[in-house]
Amino acid sequence: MDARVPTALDDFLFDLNGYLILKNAVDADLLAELNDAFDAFPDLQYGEWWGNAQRRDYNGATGFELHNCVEVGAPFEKLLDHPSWINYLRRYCGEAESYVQGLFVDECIASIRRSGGHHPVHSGGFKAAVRNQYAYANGVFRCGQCNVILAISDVGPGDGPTMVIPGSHKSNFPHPNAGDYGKLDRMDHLDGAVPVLLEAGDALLFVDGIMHGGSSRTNESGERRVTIYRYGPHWGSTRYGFEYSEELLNRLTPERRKLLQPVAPNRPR
Ligand SMILES: O=C(O)CCC(=O)C(=O)O
Repeated sequence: MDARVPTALDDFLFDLNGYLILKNAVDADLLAELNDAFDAFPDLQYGEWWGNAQRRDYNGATGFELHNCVEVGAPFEKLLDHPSWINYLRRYCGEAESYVQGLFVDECIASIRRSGGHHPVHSGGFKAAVRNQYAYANGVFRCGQCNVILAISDVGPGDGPTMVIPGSHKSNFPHPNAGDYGKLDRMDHLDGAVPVLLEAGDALLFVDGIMHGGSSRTNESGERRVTIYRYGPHWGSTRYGFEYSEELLNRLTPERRKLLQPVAPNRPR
């Protein structure tokens, strides 16, 4: 597969809205491998480790979230530098044309959400942390964290699609009805929020500084399966102290290894 390169229209829409939908990002073979891998997850309790991956749901409503999922199998490794999106991340949050050019994957999660689950609304341009800010200046993007949510199952109405408030990565005001400032933590009926419907294999790429969250899964049966990979500048660090294992780093291609360990540790012999 030829690596996709952001077009002028992609840049325009990413700047305007704060997100892009990459249709058919992953082919049927890799999707099948990922689904098989999800089927094989053990029944982990919150906090339980599986090798160097840990179930660490973001909160009580988000469902099963396996952090460091790149540790648990080859299909997850293939997502790191996937040709459908890697050039977008290099351009938008890879400190392009600077002395610290390069990316770091600071979190990667396999997420399963069942009926009733949701991810509360968060983020937005107002008082945004530098870590997840949107920025473009002097002809280059200087975003902090950008995320790729890949649909492993179809995510249609009622399946708990991710919701975004287009343009909110640049907002100068808090949303009066949302999150810390307002009453609603579910995104379902939040003014300005739109659901991002995806077919299995499609990916949502967004700057973390946009207001976003996961709408309520209202369908009674089945589950929403997605992966969430967070990219940022190569000097970044993980939020929860996860580390990538030597076993993993040693089996990766140099390109993939660099995404998990952009700068090798410098220690005395
Ligand atoms: O689960 C979702 O749809 C949204 C996830 C999310 O908000 C996040 O990972 O920051």
